[in-house]
Amino acid sequence: MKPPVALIDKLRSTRRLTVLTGAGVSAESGVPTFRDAQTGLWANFKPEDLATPRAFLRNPKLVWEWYAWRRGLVATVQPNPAHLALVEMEKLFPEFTLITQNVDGLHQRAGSRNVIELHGNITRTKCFQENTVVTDWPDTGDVPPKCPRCGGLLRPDVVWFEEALPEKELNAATHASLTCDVFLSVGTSSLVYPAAGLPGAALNAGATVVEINPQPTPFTDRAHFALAGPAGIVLPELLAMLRATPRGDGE
Ligand code: BJW
Repeated sequence: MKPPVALIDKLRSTRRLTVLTGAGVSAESGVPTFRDAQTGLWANFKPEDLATPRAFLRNPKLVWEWYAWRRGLVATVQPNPAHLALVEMEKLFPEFTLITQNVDGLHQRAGSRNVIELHGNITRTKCFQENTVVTDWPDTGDVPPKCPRCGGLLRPDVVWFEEALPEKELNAATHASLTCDVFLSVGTSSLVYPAAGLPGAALNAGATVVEINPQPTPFTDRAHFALAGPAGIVLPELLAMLRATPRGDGE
């Protein structure tokens, strides 16, 4: 769906833009969304049943190997037009905050500079025991490998269900949501909290809230603008329309 003129008018006078992204933003790069059916080796597993501390303790090898497979996939894909449009949008607004639930690092690889990662990053590893990042470990053949300091199990540095989000990142995301003029929620199912609460928090604080998603979500009916389409099409269109008209008095 083409962005309506009323939204472009609003954005032309916007000083503070906050964007929340989810797995849908990376879908066009070839990264399966979290709620897509899995394929191949992983077809019999639901991500919800692998991304928990309990699943890891029950079968650490299985969970480590699932993340190793995903890490390998992410290393082979490229940022898509949605990531690239957000890089350009960062330059257009006096205050721009990009909050992502994605762990794939594609926003940073595209060139976005200030990215708040709410759910960690799949390329980092940490000790399950000590909860500290580990960058090197001896290759003993153990799967998962062991922490070189305490011998605990290593795990990806991502946030699993039932785990707390990183405090600094969550505070920054909440602040950016409560203080923005316009909030874009892009490519997220709006099912997983606390991230799913950010668009509503922005709306209650007076922001204009826009959702970009080919499918409806539990938030769609509350959004001021719901643009039903793939992020890789809608975001570049939004950018082109913004560039075609000079900014208003918001600068
Ligand atoms: C496109 C597209 C295209 C497709 N263009 N769009 C309040 C109420 C109810 C429950 C809770 C609550 N608060 C907390 C909970 C529990 C739980 C929760 O929310 N459960 C729900 C399932 C009900 N939350 C938690 O457990 C969180 N922790 C917590 O609250 O801790 C409290 C605590 C405090 C103090 C001490 C201890 C604990 C943690 C949540 C962590 C989520 N982690 C994951 C895994 C990360 C690692 C990994 O990647 O493996 O994060 S789960 C998964 O979901 C992943 C994602 O970031 C997250 C969100 O998914 P997302 O991005 O929305 O993707 P999808 O797949 O769901 O949707 C894709 C969308 O894209 C779809 O809508 C498509 O239509 C769309 N799309 N193509 C645009 N081209």
